[in-house]
Formats: sequence, C-alpha cells, structure tokens
Amino acid sequence: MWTKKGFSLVEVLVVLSLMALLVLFLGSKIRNVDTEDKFYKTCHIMEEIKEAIIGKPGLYCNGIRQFTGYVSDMGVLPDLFDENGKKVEYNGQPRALWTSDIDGDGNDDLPEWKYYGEAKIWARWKGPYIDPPPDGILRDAWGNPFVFIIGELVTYNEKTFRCIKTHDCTAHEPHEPGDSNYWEELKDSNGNPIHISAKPWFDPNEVDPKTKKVIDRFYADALEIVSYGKNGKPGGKGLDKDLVLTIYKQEWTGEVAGHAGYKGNPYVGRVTLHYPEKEEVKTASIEIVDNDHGYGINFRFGIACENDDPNCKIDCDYSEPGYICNYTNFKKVAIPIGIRSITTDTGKIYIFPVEATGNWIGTIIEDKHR
Ligand SMILES: [Ca+2]
Ligand SMILES: [Ca+2]
Repeated sequence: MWTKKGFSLVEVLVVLSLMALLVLFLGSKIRNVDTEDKFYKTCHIMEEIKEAIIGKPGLYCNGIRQFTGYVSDMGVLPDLFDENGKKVEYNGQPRALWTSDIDGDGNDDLPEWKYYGEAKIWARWKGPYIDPPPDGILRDAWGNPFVFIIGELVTYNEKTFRCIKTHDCTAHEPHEPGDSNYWEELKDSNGNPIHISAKPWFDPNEVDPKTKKVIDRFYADALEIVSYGKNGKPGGKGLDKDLVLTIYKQEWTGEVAGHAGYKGNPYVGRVTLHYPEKEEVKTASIEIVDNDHGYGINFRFGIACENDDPNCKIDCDYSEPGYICNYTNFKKVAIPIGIRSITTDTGKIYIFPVEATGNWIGTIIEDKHR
C-alpha cells in the first residue's frame, strides 16, 4: 500500500538533475549521430552519382546483363557546365545526367535515344539518369555543392593539382606537380590556390634510385567527385575533411576480342564493331587478313594505330593454333561498356555486352561462303 504523502525536496532535485543529465547526454549523442549520418549520406550520394554515370557493374535481371548509366548510352562521360552554361573542366556540374537541355533555353541539346538498324543497337540520351536537383546543382548531405573535376587530383606542397596529361611517374621522370605539361594547379575564381584533401603525390626521394621503378600512373581522363565536407570549403580535418571519389576510364571501358573463320578462313573477311560516341554510332573494322593453318584468326578491338602511324606493326607467330600477336606502337582504344554489336561482311550480326573487365565474344563461324 502506498502510504508516503509526497517526495522530499532532495528527492525531487536528484530526479530533476538526473533527467537534465540524460537530456544533455542524449542531445549530444543525437547531434553526433546526425553529423555522422550526413557524412555517410554524402558517401552514399557520391556512389549514386557514380552509378548514374557508369551504372552498376554486374547487374543482371532475368539472366540478362543490365546497363543503366550515362556512358552505356552516350559512350562518353557527361560534360561539365558552369552556372552560365559554359563547358568547363572543373567546378562544373554534369547537367546531362538529369537534362538534355543543357543551357536551359527549352530546347534539347542532346540527341534522343534511338535505334540504329544497321548496327542493331540503341544509343544516345535516355535520361534522366539521376533525380534532377531542384536548383540544378548536385549537393552533399550538408547542402553544399559537389565539385566535379576532370583529371586525377593530387595534393603537393599544400596545393592541389589535376592531371591534364596521362603519364607514368618514375624517379627518373617524376613529372612533379607544377610541371605545366602534366598538371594544372586548381585555383578559385579569385585566383587563390585551392587545397583539397586529395591523395598525396609521391616523393621521388622515396623511390629506389637504382630501379627507378614506376611508382604510379596518373590519369587525365579520370572524373573526380568532391564534397568539401561539413565546413563546405576546401581542406579541414575530421568531418570537415574533403571526400573525393574517382571514376577511372578503366571502370567504364573495355576491350573486345574474338575469333573468326575456320578451315582456311574462307568465310569472314571483315568484322566491324559498333558503339555509341555522343551524337553518333561509331564503327571500327578489322580486316581478317590471314589465317592460322586452318583455324581462323583472332581479332582484338581495343588497340588501334593512331593517325595511321607508319611505325605501327603487328607481328604474329602463326606456328601454333591460338597464336599470340605483338602490337608495336598501337594505342589502347576504349570501347564503352553497354550492349554493342559486331557485324561481318557476310551479313551476320552478334549482339553482346561489353564489360570493363575485357570481353571475349567467342568464335564467329559462318556456314555459307561469301
Ligand atoms: Ca537547350
Ligand atoms: Ca572541407
């Protein structure tokens, strides 16, 4: 039975101060969680933007490979535009991810999704690839604009540089940031240096002077997505630290190779690959010029001779089936991921997915003579 008439002043004070402590404690907890939440949410948004651009690797539906990103339709990365609609290399927004009216004048600037009958593939703009941001600017969880930059970022001597020419860095040829052939220093609109907490450039003094080993490779065609963190400006520690997500070209392009012809290779004389590049569908052809003792020939889309360089040379060892060819002075050609096709001069069409990991499409066997 409850007999006590009330609480003493001391009891009331003890309970009140405990409650006050609890509120303080929970309040600080909630504030921290809220801030950390924004950090993870920002990471999540950055991943979403990456997915809008290159899709999700290995996404299958009903056993069929699905390509969802911008590059699978357009064959290139989205251009960056500043607030005046001018194309820029850094501090712009990839407006093509959510609109085909880049300059906002009411007319579409990007070609509409369509079917290319001859190549048997679909291509061009099929957006939006991401929810359109209300004010035309993609923002992090703190509400600050994301910064998009073409060219891999490094920090060096408290400055930030973007790579403008892809290169290997060795002790012998360090191409130190500051070398204007390879790097451009980032500056704000007032010309002041921007110091983003990006990955540090290596110190050539740390390289073994004997081997002069290749330490790293830097890419001019990488796309950087940067959040300036909680403080919304370059640099800072803890939650103010900048978050950088890099999309390398190797993640959205691949090579295509296969095998054509058999029994002296009388059937297939040429294979042609079709893939989108901005407004058009590009074709690349390989002449089937030789055979492998009745076993046909391997072809490989992924390397090409630049500007018909006379120093380009292919040396093949035909002594064994499945021979190896050496390509001298050839450059790597990037085929954008997505559904692509190969046609032959005998009228056959092969439609297949191109993955960033490399693609062997198998043997093209023709059952009729040309
Ligand atoms: Ca327009
Ligand atoms: Ca920051």
